Amino acid sequence: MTHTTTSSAPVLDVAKVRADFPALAQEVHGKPLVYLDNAATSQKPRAVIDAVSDFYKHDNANVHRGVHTLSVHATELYEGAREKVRALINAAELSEIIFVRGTTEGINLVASSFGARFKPGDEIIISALEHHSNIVPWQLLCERSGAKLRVIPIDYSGDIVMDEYRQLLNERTKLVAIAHVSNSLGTVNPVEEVIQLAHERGIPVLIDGAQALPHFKVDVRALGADFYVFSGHKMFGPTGSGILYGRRELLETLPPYQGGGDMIASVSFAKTTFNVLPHRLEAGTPDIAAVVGLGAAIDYLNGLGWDAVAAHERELVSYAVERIAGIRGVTLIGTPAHRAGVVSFTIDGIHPHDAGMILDHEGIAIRAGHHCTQPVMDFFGVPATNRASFAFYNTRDDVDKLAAGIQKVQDVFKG
Ligand code: C6P
Repeated sequence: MTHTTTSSAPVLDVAKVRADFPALAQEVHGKPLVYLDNAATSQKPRAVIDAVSDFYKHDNANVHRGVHTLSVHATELYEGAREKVRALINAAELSEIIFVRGTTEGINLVASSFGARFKPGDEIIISALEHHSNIVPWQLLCERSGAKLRVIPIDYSGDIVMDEYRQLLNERTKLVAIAHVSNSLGTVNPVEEVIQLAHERGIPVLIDGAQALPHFKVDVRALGADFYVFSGHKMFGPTGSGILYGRRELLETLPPYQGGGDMIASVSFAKTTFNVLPHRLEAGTPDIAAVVGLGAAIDYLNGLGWDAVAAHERELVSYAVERIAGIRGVTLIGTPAHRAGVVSFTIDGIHPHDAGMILDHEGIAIRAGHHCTQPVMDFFGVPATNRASFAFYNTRDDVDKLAAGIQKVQDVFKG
């Protein structure tokens, strides 16, 4: 669904693309919906909705458990989606793709299983930009193990301070866990360099890719990531689908996360032996329909063309930054060197919750709050921000409506 202009980059036919998303066609409070809360969750194309619905209509059965036809179909669809994920992120093997509910569960899995070896005095490095999902599981692990959490600071642009990171790395560091893209500021972290510096000391790195995959393609082997975690629902797939990628040599060393069906080879009261990867880390009936829907989302994104998606969003987000920053009384929170998908801002004298409600009455959906990144809010000295977050189906017109909406918010408060 792309066409090529005289310039080399493929161009997205956004009007055509928008027609694939039924939810975008609705009105909210009598106004056409302007959906700018994509970092919270993205809308779903018809291809995904149909894949989930067709699964329940025709193929619904449990996976890996039956010889009957429906179970074989369900297993093929589920495992087919695993191959789509593997190819998407260029993992070496299917056994490296673990289906989880989302980024949160993926990080908790690593904290629980990989973290089982952590001892008092060990250190885990995260950054001051992290979502609570990449803070709290490590804090819980530190409480259990006696390990210590070390935090890479950020500067007022919203970039991590690399010199401080270099200082934090030492022989006690057992893991670095960092976001690829910040969900509250949009900062794209220099993860290649972060990984390289850790690897020079033999330290594994987990990347929280929740806000990366919706915007650009990721190659886990080119990055050198040891663990890479992301959520299907933020990349146009269903809720309940998430991925933990891990290098096989590392995953092989992980004790089981949860016990139950499908993760075992044999069970007796004397001894249980475990299944091979990836099944050893996937206990119980998974969210099969969600995974099938994620497979459809990947096909859809591949069909659009990742270069076209990234080029459209780059242009759109820089337009949004320019437009929003140009409004008197509005302050951007974070001006990172590289940004993807997100623009956070405050409006003088107006709490983001009030702004969010007024914007909602204009049909404009943004997120107002701390975005599950309270330490980021503390750093900037604000209780909350207004966050507009973009997907490839957003347009300059959406940005213009947001800018007009912000002016309306200011007018309401002027009285
Ligand atoms: N951020 C947001 O509005 P889950 O909920 O497991 O799919 O993803 C958690 C998560 C982890 N890391 C990052 C960087 C994230 O942005 C999120 C989810 C949403 O910003 C909901 S709080």
